[in-house]
Amino acid sequence: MANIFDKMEAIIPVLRDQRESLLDKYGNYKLSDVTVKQAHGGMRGVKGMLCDTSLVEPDKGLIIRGYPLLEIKNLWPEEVFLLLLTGQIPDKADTADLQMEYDARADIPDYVWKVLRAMPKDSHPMAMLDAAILVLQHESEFYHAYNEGITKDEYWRYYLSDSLNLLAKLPGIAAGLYRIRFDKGDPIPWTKGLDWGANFAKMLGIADPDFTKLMRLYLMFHCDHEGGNVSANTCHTVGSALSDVYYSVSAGLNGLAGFLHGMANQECLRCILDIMDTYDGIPTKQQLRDYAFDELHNGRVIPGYGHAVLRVTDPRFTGFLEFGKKYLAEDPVFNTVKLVFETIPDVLTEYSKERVKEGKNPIANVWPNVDAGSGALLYHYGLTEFSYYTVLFSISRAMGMTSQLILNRALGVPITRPKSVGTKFVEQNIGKEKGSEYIGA
Ligand code: NMX
Ligand code: MLT
Repeated sequence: MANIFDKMEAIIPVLRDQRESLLDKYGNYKLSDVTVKQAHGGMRGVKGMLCDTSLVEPDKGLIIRGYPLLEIKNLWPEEVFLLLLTGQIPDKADTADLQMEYDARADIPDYVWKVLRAMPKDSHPMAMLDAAILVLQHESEFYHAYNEGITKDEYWRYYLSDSLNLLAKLPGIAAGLYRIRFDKGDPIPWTKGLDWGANFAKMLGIADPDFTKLMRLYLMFHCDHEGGNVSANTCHTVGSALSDVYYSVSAGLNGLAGFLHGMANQECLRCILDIMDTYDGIPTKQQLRDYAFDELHNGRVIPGYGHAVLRVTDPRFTGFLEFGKKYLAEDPVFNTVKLVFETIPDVLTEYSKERVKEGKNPIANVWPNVDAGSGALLYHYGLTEFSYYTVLFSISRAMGMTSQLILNRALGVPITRPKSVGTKFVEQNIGKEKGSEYIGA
């Protein structure tokens, strides 16, 4: 059995050699061109960073270390963390070893609860989660080791240790803040010997064994989505300045709290419940179309639909739909989600044509993303406080963010600093200099 530190000790020299020869061989080749529209438009489609933990293919969705998500959907969260980090599906001993690391690191300092209890009673759960992670920065081993003068080669060890500490504590913090924020009683402590997902379910105080299965699936599905999404990209940038794991992950999660990113999951359920409220239960397809067009014509987005990279139904949505069909087929909220899935892509296609006629951008992807269905499953098991849903997304995504951070420190990835240009630069230079030609509409 290899301890994760020993395992990384063996892997990292190989990764360093690979990166060195990659840069030797391809370092001066072009990866991407950037148009002025892309520079304005969130760098969409610009290949501008290296990330090996996972890949998002527009026509396939999430691929983790070469495995399409739905082929490895039965992996538990701790297994997927090891896969993200090492590139290998762990064996039982490796997984048990990580679980023991978590058992040893899961205690949450009392000052975290004091801070959470001192926050305004109606604080958003994401603000509470981020506050808890930021105060935990007090524990950062990297921060102290850096001040003592460690070498660059050793950074990854401290990032790994900080990551393990954070990942071990996150389920307890997230579950505890749920109980404090929604008056469910005192936080429930971590149970040694129980896996990450089951521990989280238990600490929330929801005892149904099917909910435990859902938590393992949920925490696995949200783990990573390559390097360019808002949270991972933010975490990458902040970490590149050698901000420790706590600062970096907290920054990334502040991005996840955006309505167009992870906060879309709370908005989805809000929207589904509003539809059911408006039509007194599951609507007809026509009522759903009317509701959706009304929202769109009033300038609102349909949460849970569309994606910056994907051009097909998100396999994470498909996986949740399969879970729902198996465990809660009769649930009215879940059935409304299914009806929305059967109706909204056509509505968005028609609306997109309307937009184009008005000279606006088309909607690039009319299919559901990860957030379209997950809330209905949580709601079914009694997790009805939907402002909490992005917290669940967060504890899972922390695995992707931390594995990217550890690998970046191991590979000595430099500080992020793209060049910006101003309006005058574009007006005076673009189209006139070689390499800045018009490429067509
Ligand atoms: N409903 C209404 N309009 C939409 C939608 C939607 N679901 N998706 C895209 N559009 C609009 C978009 O607002 C943009 O309008 P404008 O040019 O007037 O600003 C236009 O269509 C073109 O956008 P796209 O190129 O299709 O999408 P983009 O890559 O810019 O944005 C999202 C991707 C995910 C931000 C966008 O599809 C969206 O806002 N979806 C709803 C929110 C959501 O579900 N977010 C969760 C994403 C997954 N996650 O967990 O992070
Ligand atoms: C994610 O999981 O991060 C979202 O699908 C957004 C993205 O990939 O841009």
